[in-house]
Order: sequence, then structure tokens, then C-alpha cells
Amino acid sequence: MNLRIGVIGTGAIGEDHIRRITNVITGARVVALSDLNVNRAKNLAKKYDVKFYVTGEEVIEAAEVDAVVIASWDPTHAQYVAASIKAGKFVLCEKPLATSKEDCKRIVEAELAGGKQLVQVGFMRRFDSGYRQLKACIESGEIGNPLMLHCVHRNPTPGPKHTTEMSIKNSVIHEIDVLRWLLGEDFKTAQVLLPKSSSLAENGLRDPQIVLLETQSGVRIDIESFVSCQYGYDVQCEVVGETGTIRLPDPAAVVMRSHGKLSYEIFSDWSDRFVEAYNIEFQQWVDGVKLGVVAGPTAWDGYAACITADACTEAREKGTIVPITMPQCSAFYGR
Ligand code: NAD
Ligand code: ISE
Repeated sequence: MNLRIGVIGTGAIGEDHIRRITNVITGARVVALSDLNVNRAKNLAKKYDVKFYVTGEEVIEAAEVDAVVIASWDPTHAQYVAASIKAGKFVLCEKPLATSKEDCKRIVEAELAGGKQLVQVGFMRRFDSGYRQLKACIESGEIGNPLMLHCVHRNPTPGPKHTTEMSIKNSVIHEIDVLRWLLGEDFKTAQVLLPKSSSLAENGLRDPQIVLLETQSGVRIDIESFVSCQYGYDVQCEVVGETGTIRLPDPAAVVMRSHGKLSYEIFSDWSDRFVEAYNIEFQQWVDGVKLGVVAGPTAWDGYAACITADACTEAREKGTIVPITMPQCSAFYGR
């Protein structure tokens, strides 16, 4: 039987997820949706023949909704995740789980109190085949222990309300999660360097930024965040180990020789670059929910990422290296 899904937030990725659930993956269908932008949401409800609700809470409480997808703006996530836990429904919340570690902590506590894991966070890079190959290679021991990671996360242009803080909490949070998963350890310090800002970064945005993280075992990581790089969507990750290095592959693309140049296309946004990862993420989420389990990044992972992102914000504001204190993870989350 199809899992009946309610979607909250039908902007860029919300619409993409509706299309994915309807046309790409199996075993689920969208039955309800909601968005502050009523006209857009009603049009989508009509297009996909699903019920429109005025509020996200109504979607969560609707009797015909088995599970919830949250794809509204970052600051709205915490309230909808909390409501989903209260309603006892499985929920896939786009990253970040919340915009502060305090909100994440409340979510973790509510889930623990309910005694059942219900929350998955949309850290879809864990499902990307390139990152999976990196993880398998690290775990095989082929390059020895990882010592340093050099990472790049570039977007052509930022969203209209993008802030200096969001470059980390909304964007670099992907690296924070996927590197924690890749290396299997938490971070112990954070520092943020602010190079000369691009003249194309508007409204006082500090862009690029360099995030420096140190893991508990001493691996050093540098992440360049550049949300107004203009030329394309570009995600890079190189792991330097004791006996070799490995690098995240670029997505397969046609190599062109033309007009005296050798070239291949660079994607322009995340929806193309990580399309396979989103598809796998959703298929595995649906399959897991049907078995009554969360098969991806948990609320604890969302909490750990937010603790690290908050430390980065503090480090940027203070201009210092900030220690990261990670609370003891409950056995409930399997660690
Ligand atoms: P968007 O602005 O295109 O869409 C967000 C939608 O949320 C808008 O239509 C807005 O009207 C709606 N909204 C805002 N507040 C709401 C509320 N209280 N209730 C219901 N709807 C509300 O943004 P987007 O790019 O689609 O991003 C949406 C979310 O997905 C963000 O949290 C973002 O961080 C995340 N995201 C994740 C990825 C990824 O790679 N995993 C990629 C893009 C976006
Ligand atoms: C966006 O919300 C995403 O999650 C994208 O993956 C990321 O590259 C972008 O910077 C964010 O704004």
C-alpha cells in the first residue's frame, strides 16, 4: 500500500520532492500540502490532485496523512517537526533540523520522551554515490588514516534573503554533516576566516568564508563557502590520508572538444547535482517508514550539526577558535 505523504512548503525543493514522490520513487503518494504562498500551493494541489490545507499543522494532523515532508524555510522547521512528533508521525525534515541547537535539543528530547524514532533530516549527501565511494575507501584503509580534508561548496548566487550566518547554517551544514558521517567522529573546534568579500556579494553579505574544523581525533578540515561564485554549482572534497589521497568525483558529464576548447558542463544548482542522492534518500525513507524505522540521518545528527554550526557562528562573530562540546549521545540513537 502507498505511504500517504503531506508536504509542508512547496517552493523550489518542496515542488521537486512532490514530483519525485509522484513520478520517480515507488510506494508513496502525496495526499496533502500547504504553503504560505497560497496561490502557488493551490496550483500545485490542483496539478497533482491533492488536498490543500491552510496551515502546516493541519497537514500534520490530517487523518489521511501517514508521514510528513517539511520543505518550508529553515526557521519554520522546529515547530513542524515538534508537531509531527506530537502527532506520532514519521517526518522527513529538510536540513537544517532547526536554526538553533536549543530548538534541536527540544526536538531530541521530545522524540526520546515519545520512545520512538520518527525524525529523519534531509542530509541527502549521505546518499550520494561519490560520497559513499569516499567513505568506502576511507574504511578500507587504502589511504591510511585521514589527516586533512579540503572542501569547497560554491553556489552561483545566494537566495534573496541569504545572510552571512546562513552561509554556514543553511549551506555549509551539508559539509558539517557529511564529513562527520564520512570520518565517523564529531568536531572539537571551529574557526571562521573572512577573506576579502566579493564585490558581487550584496547587502553586506560576507562571501566567501573559510570554515576550519578540527575533529576529536585531530583531523583538520578547511571548507570554502562561496555562495555568489557566479560560474556554477560546485562541490569538492579531497581527503588526504597517510598513504594517499582521494577526491569526490564530479558528476559524469559529456566531454566536449569544440571551438578550440576542451570542456564539460558544470551544473547550475543542487537539484541537478544531487538528483540521484535525493531520489535514493526518498526511496529509502519511504521503505523505512513502511517498516516502522528511520533509515537515514536522525534528529541526533541534526542536533550535532546544529551544535557545530552554532559554534562556527560564534567563531565568526568573535574572530576566535571556539571549542565544541558535544553532549553524550543516547543509546536510543544507536551510538
Ligand atoms: P523556497 O523559498 O523556494 O521555498 C520555501 C517555501 O516555504 C516557500 O514557498 C514559502 O512560502 C514556504 N513557507 C515559508 N514559511 C512557511 C510556513 N510557515 N508554512 C508553510 N510554508 C512556508 O526555498 P527552498 O529552496 O525550496 O528551501 C526550502 C527548504 O529546503 C529550506 O529549509 C532549505 O534549507 C532546504 N533545502 C535543502 C536542499 C538540499 O540540498 N537538501 C536544497 C534546497 C533547499
Ligand atoms: C540550499 O538550501 C541547499 O541545501 C543546497 O544544497 C546548498 O548548496 C545551498 O547553499 C543551500 O542554500
